[in-house]
Amino acid sequence: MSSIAQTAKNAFTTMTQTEKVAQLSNNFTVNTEASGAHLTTDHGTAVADTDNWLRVTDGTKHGPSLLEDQIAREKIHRFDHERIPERVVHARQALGAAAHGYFKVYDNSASKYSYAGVLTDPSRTTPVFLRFSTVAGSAGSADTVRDVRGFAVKFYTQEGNWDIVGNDIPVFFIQDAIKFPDLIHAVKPEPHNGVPQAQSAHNNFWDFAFQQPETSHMLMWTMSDRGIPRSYRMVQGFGVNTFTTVNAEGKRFFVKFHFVPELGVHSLMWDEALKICGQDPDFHRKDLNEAIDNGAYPKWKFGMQIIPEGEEDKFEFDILDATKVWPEELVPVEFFGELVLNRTVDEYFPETEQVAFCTSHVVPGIGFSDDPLLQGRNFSYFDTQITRLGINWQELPINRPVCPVMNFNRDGQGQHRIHKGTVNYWPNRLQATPPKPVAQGGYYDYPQKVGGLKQRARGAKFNEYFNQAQLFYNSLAPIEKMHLIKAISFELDHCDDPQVYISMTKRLAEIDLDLAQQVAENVGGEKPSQAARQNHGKKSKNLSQFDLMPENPTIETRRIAILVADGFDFSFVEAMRASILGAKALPFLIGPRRGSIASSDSKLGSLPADHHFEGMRSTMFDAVIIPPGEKHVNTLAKNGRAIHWVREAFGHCKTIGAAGEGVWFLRTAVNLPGVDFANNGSGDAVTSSYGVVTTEKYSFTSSALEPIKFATGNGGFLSNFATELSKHRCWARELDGLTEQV
Ligand code: HDE
Repeated sequence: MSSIAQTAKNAFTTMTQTEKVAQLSNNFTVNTEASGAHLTTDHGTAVADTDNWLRVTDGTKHGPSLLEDQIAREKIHRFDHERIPERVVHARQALGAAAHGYFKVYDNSASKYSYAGVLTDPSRTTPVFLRFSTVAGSAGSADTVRDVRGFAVKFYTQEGNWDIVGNDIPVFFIQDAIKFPDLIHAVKPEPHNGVPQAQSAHNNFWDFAFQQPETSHMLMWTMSDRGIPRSYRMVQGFGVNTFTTVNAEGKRFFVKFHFVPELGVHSLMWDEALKICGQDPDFHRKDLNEAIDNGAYPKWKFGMQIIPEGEEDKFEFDILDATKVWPEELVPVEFFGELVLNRTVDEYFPETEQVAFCTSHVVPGIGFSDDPLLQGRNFSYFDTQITRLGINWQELPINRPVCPVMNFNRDGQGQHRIHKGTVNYWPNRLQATPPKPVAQGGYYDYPQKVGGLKQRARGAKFNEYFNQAQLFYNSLAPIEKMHLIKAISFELDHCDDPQVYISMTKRLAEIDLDLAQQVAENVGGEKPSQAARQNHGKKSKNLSQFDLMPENPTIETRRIAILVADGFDFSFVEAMRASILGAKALPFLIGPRRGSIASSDSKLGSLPADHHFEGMRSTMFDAVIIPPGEKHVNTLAKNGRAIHWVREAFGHCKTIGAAGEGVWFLRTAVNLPGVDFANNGSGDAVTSSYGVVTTEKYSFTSSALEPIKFATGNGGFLSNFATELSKHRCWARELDGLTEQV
């Protein structure tokens, strides 16, 4: 990290040091590196030797080891029980992918809908902990698999912990919690052979998806690019279920929670995601760490969709059905605040692994709805934490609220607290620990009127499964539709039971005929000649990722590779690096070897390459630049790996830039198809073609740092390059079939 970034980070972290972070560091943090610390047993006795088991030996020959060695026994016992059961779903997490941060509302405008302090008091900075996860894979699976991402937020509010246990996709596969074990069994490795790991591409998942048609809408989402995010920092977060809020006048509202990332919503390409699974299975974890460590704190806008009680029946869908979105044309998102992550965890296990979320954790002013998925979840999460962490899981440091906890729940395995006093029940003669009346802040249960027959049935509107699957598909841009078709084709190709892929291609005809036909042709299904249901043709906003581009173009946190071999142009590379850092992106030098690479000018010297071509592949970067330098490009041109590097980046639609002899390398050695390059004699004019930005001559501005202006045409080389990169990828390459040629 640069020293500027470090200073900024320290200042910012101190400013936003939250109560929760202070609580963790004061009461629970043990610094194993503190001076004067020495090794002890768990009961505190100093240990003199932790290398040799107590045994019978004359110093030359070994006799038996003694069970008497209490120090060795304790060490082994502790080790034997280090692992806890992994989460039955969402086992794979990042930071890994969890981080501390804070939540703040802009003003008190949400008080129209809720009296919760966390949503209405702008003077508060509420500490949060956010855990990202994948759903299907085990704890050791890769980050970039096709899957839903968990987005679980714990708000340590002054009135208790509030958990939004959300996902990066706004709908769910099933409507009723009773189907969850079936869904998860179907997606997890098949029972007879234990494969595949972290994949939905197998018979059982797609068989279940067909048998349970309510999965249709969410399938469209997971098969779209949403299933393979570029970064956890670039996903939306959704509470998914319908919750309720109550305002100070006692009026109730149905709400859905939304988090929209400042950086836009971006994805990997499937070929790239597959490769990263092997090249760097911890890609997303590292990405989150890297950004936070560099002071680029991920930020989300927080909003709610709100339907006042009394208006819930006016929609063609049931607002309690978690397989449906509330289209934003009908119910706009109102934004109230922001969530920022600014601190990575100190230790993975006690924080990321032991954090435990519960949908049933709400605070006064927030409540539940009768959403049948939510009702089941409210039971399941508490229950699963007991298996995973023991009954006293809420006392673990990461789970403990920042406000006082006082009650008569007692004992149980792993009790941490010693309660003083003679009574452990209520009511008691001492009036100790009485309940708090609602008027003074006690939890308010909204007096909801209920009636109906007790039966195993769902509401009538729950029986419609395809309208919103069509709505989502119709709303995608052509390139997104293309990716979705390829993704379903990949998945069904991995199903070897014809019954599975044939029935599923028929099912797709309920959504869109063209979609069904293309997939059927790819996977050997029966190509339907007519739609099983007419596509209504409607679209909605903010379903396509293109609707969610950042308000202002940015290249912040993007990883930019600069390929160098001996003889590169020193001044050019230094100017690029300074400007890239100035735009808060991250430059990396990639060379034929790690270490010193000589520039073309012996007076200016050499620069250290951060990685070598084999060690760090193009998949790890968002863009690549080829600097000028005759000897350097001649060396690159003879290196198959360097050529593959750039062709692969081109195939993944990444921004590519080159200047001087670097342009020759792209045109002749890499031989990029379909691209126009800067011509000989065009001077410092910049050519931008299919996301490839080239200039014959790079003109240095007065200072080495060229400010990036995000302008095409006359903005200069770097500004054109940055503008292309801010669009994330150049999809025209794929639409025009160029990516198939490399
Ligand atoms: Fe979960 N889910 N879930 N889920 N879920 C779990 O709880 C469950 C559902 C979600 O980072 C488990 O602590 C049921 C929807 C996230 O620790 C378990 C149903 C959504 C996480 C559980 C659902 C989610 C979990 C496993 C159907 C999106 C990771 C470990 C009614 C809104 C939380 C654990 C973390 C984890 C049950 C459906 C999100 C077993 C019964 C819908 C982000 O309790």
